[in-house]
Amino acid sequence: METLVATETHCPYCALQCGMALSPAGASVTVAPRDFPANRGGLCQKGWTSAALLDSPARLTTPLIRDRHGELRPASWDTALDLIADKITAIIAEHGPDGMAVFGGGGLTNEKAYLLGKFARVALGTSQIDYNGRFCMSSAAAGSLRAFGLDRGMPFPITDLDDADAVLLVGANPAETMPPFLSHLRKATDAAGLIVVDPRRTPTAEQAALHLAPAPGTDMVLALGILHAVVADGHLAHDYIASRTTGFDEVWRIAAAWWPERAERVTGVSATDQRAAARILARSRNAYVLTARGAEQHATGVDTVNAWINVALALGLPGRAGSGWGCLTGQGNGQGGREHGQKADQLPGYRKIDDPAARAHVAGVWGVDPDSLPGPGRSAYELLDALGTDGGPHGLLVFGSNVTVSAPNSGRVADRLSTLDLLVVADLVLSETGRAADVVLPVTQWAEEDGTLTNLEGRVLLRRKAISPPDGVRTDLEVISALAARLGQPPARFPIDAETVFDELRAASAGGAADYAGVSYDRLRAGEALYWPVPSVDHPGTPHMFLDEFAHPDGRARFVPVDVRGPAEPPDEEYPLYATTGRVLQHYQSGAQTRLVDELTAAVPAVYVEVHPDTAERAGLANGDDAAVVSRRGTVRAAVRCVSSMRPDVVFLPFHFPGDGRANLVTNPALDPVSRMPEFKVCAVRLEVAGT
Ligand SMILES: Nc1nc2c(c(=O)[nH]1)N[C@H]1C(S)=C(S)[C@@H](COP(=O)(O)OP(=O)(O)OC[C@H]3O[C@@H](n4cnc5c(=O)[nH]c(N)nc54)[C@H](O)[C@@H]3O)O[C@H]1N2
Ligand SMILES: Nc1nc2c(c(=O)[nH]1)N[C@H]1C(S)=C(S)[C@@H](COP(=O)(O)OP(=O)(O)OC[C@H]3O[C@@H](n4cnc5c(=O)[nH]c(N)nc54)[C@H](O)[C@@H]3O)O[C@H]1N2
Ligand code: SF4
Ligand SMILES: [Mo]
Repeated sequence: METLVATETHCPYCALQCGMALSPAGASVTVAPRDFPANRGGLCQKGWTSAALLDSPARLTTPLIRDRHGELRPASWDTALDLIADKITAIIAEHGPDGMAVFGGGGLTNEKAYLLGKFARVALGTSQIDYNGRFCMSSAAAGSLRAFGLDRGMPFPITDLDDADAVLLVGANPAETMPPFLSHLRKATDAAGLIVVDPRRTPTAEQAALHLAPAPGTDMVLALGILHAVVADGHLAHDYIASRTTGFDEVWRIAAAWWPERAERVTGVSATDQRAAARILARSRNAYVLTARGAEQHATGVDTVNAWINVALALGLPGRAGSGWGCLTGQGNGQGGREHGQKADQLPGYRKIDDPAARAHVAGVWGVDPDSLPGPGRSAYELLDALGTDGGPHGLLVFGSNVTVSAPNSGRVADRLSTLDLLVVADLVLSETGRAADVVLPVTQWAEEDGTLTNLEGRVLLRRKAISPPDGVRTDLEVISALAARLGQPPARFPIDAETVFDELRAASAGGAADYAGVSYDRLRAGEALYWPVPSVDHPGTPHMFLDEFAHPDGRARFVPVDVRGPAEPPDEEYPLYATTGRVLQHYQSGAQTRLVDELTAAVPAVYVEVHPDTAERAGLANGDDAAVVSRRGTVRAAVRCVSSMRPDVVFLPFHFPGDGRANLVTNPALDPVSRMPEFKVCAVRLEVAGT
């Protein structure tokens, strides 16, 4: 039912999940910011314009099926769903359950992520499910698990940062990726305590007292240099290390060899600045180390995260009130999306799929035999890479990701998608991946449905329905449920009501690391601030973790010894430059949504490459020229944007654009051995004048 009063909800985009109030306005809504701790009445340009897609003509309102001539044509829901179910049945008959694969997204609500994981394991019986969070949070999650025994992006409320005197931001550009977040860093900024580690002089770095600009992929060396300075300059937190950690000696054996002058030669960051960073953090009462994708999206991402956590531990920050370590989660439900079973190796509640007790618990909730649950499947890139190959999946269902644009080595990924017997994409708009699909299913969006998300601080939020969806679209839950029914599942096993699904998720997560048993829609409706774990309905939740002990059995945090490894593909004579990739303020991810919003495309219409003017000149290019950025895997065509603060050895490409402007045509799918994170943030390229 439509309401006349404003609906209090949250933004459809990033993990900050800014509070919004939506008032109905025709077929759309009017967006107003609301006072919520994460954003305090602020919104970024994407949030302000987010309603534009609700009544956009670009919106999908009917299923599409590819016809004999290769065109996508409107079809009825029954025709589309019957076709999908028939093809799935045929693929499984020929190749077995692992012949079908599922790819999910960290933007999906907890309910969707949960039901999708259950659908894959129970209705399809496949092990082949993973999601785009593998490209996002996986290195931070694995590093955090190793160090603390548990992964909650920020193990403290975001408002704790308000009292920080010093914050070390590593590979994060929140001035563009979460603008209202900067309000939490005001005290640190005013106290000359903001330190930013980024190869580029970003709008975030502009605000910092100290900007360290290492060559991409050399963070680990920088962290070792700073750790060395912490020890050598007498900043080590001896008592904390003795009482709350293990493993320092082994880490020091490695860091002892990385005195700042030596680290300077590898990273390009002066020894003086490394020592200054150590000093600023050590002198501050309340200090934090926060990492984001710049540090994490590497084939060495997990070790790099641990290298930065080691710095935080040496200073005695994690698990101390008013100080800490955290990572900035990315997607709207980047945190919850990794807890409820759409990851290849996980079951709901952050349980491991190869743990017999976890399997028994979840199978019990699902009413199936534990032995019927598949084991772990392939990680995201490995899954995409295996599509259509012998032993790989031949059918793929995509919910909430646009892999044609956002997966690394995207030329290869597009090629693999084209070999499938069945590609189904559920989306609100016709994404680039949707354009390659056999069947496209139109789904509702944020303001048209209820659901929960878990924001970057581990707080569970209720997104509420503010308006009715247009005719012809269904919710993801309805789509999953209808497919499950056609595959012979009892209807009650795949409910379509978000609250009902959530109640089942609570039971499935009960007793797990990410325990939601005590979170209810009623408590969320009443405005309770619930941070997981919330093991029972009378439990207040856990805003602060680790204050008494860490989650390892002995209660101590681990210094994890990490040895230096450079980028998988260092620059050489043929490909002399580092290419790195990332985000701009106006566009979101693959751009499938934001490229359809006029105000945002007017501001940033097309891909560009940031280059130092001298580097451009050496390649025969000037500002505005059409450049070819060439790697061993492909070529991106982009307009040159000369930026005098760029390192001369680095070029930067935003990844939000399609076609031959896809940054991922050049990126390297080298994977981290632990997290299976691809190396989005560094590969070797050369710059040329674009051919016509
Ligand atoms: N506008 C906008 N906001 C977003 C998103 C979006 O697409 N657009 N996406 C959301 C999501 S899912 C995510 S994951 C977050 C990501 O948020 P961020 O991590 O802040 O974003 P990125 O631009 O990917 O990377 C941050 C910085 O890492 C730097 N970097 C590159 N290589 C290295 C390196 O080797 N070391 C270090 N230290 N830094 C390096 C880049 O120059 C870049 O400025 O943003 C969220 N918010
Ligand atoms: N080169 C490079 N590549 C990167 C990165 C990088 O820094 N550099 N970052 C990586 C990171 S951190 C991330 S998170 C990924 C993100 O990249 P993608 O996974 O491609 O993310 P989106 O563009 O948000 O794609 C979401 C798609 O799902 C649709 N959608 C939105 N909400 C829903 C919903 O509720 N249900 C359904 N069914 N569909 C929905 C959107 O319209 C869109 O088409 O990109 C990764 N790729
Ligand atoms: S910062 Fe993130 S959550 Fe807030 S308005 Fe912008 S995109 Fe939305
Ligand atoms: Mo992300």
